[in-house]
Amino acid sequence: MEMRGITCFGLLVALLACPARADIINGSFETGDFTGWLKQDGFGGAAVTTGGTDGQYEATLVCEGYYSERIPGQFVPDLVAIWQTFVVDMSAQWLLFDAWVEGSVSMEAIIPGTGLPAVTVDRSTPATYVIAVAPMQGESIVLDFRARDWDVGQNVAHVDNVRLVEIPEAGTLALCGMGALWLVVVRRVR
Ligand SMILES: [Ca+2]
Repeated sequence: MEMRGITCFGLLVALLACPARADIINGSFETGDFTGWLKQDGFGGAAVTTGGTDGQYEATLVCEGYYSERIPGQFVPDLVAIWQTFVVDMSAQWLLFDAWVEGSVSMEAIIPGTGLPAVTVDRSTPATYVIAVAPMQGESIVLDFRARDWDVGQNVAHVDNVRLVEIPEAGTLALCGMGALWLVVVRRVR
């Protein structure tokens, strides 16, 4: 078990530090808008705002569900989504994104039609999530982020730095690892 943990950590460290592929349009939202993405606004809405884990901008999915006046105690959740269709590059092995949530909300990353389980984001601190996309190389897929709340208040899901990566060569692993440690420290200080 110990060895497996170390191996997984090493892989994640390498993935975090190595350069992203360019197949996802505006994956870091650095155009300052949703160029490359489509969105579904609910009562709240999706917006590109300053902040995030990479560059100056991030996507925020703001959910503003409410309690029904007709049925006491009945919460009407909000659903806000953004998605992008793209072709997985032939050498791409993993899809990574950074995300976190504020308030009574969770977000799912879904790739419909592939049988892959949804990845749930429910942590309040930025974390990097990994989806294996190697079986879909050369295929056109949809990456869909869907946020949904379960109580009133400031309910916001954050997404940034959506990218495809491939496994780096063994020789670069050590260097990548050092870069990733620096990254983790910087995030904790913030
Ligand atoms: Ca960004």
